Amino acid sequence: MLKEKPTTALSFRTNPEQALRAYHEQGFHIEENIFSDDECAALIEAAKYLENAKNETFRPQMMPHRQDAIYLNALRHPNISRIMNLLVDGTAMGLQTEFFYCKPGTRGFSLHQDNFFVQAPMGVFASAWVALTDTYLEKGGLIVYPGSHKEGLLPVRKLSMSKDSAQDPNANNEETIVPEKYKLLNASVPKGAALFIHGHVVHGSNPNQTNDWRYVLLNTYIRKGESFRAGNYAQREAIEL
Ligand SMILES: O=C(O)CCC(=O)C(=O)O
Repeated sequence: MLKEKPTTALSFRTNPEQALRAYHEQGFHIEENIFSDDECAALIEAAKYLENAKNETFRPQMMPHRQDAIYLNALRHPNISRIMNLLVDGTAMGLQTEFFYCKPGTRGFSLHQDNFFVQAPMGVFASAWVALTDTYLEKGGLIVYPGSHKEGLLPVRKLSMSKDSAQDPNANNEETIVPEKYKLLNASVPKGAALFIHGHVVHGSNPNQTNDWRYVLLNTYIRKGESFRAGNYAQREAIEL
């Protein structure tokens, strides 16, 4: 198992061509300083007033941009959209936002490919998983299988776990079967950094074993004009950035 800090210090700010090449090779990229400390704090504060905080389930809030414009602005944040236009090789449109509270003890998200849910064509769909607090293995850290996006959509096996009421209702229904040649990597993503995820790269998350909340904002994007599945739960709609 590879441990912690995965990638090189490649950045789209200083070395966009190399960063894009590495993204196409690995299927993910970590870019630091996407959101400032103040922006992270404001997004966390606003989450206290979202439906799933008010009802005290602290289940990930699907589409918070429909409740508070701060999340619409975060979806449109130029630090993300500039990179997304490169990743989807065209004009990126916003598709989804989801705010993860991940209170202490919350179960991880089983291994999956985001495009399992979204069903977009290959290479036109990607996500930005933005850490609003430091994240690492014990604190609900993201798990990635570098290079696995090259397989296209992989088979899944059904899981029969009880539901964790503080986790996304679709988080543990099934898991992707990963070919043995791919190796698990635990990514440490510092506060304010985004882990950009290719729609076909296999990933998941660890449980939050700390006493702190692991706040994350997930935004997803698709190249303008491409097809996608709206989904019964997410009810995705493409939004101009
Ligand atoms: O934040 C997490 O725990 C995992 C989220 C994730 O991988 C996803 O929603 O695609």
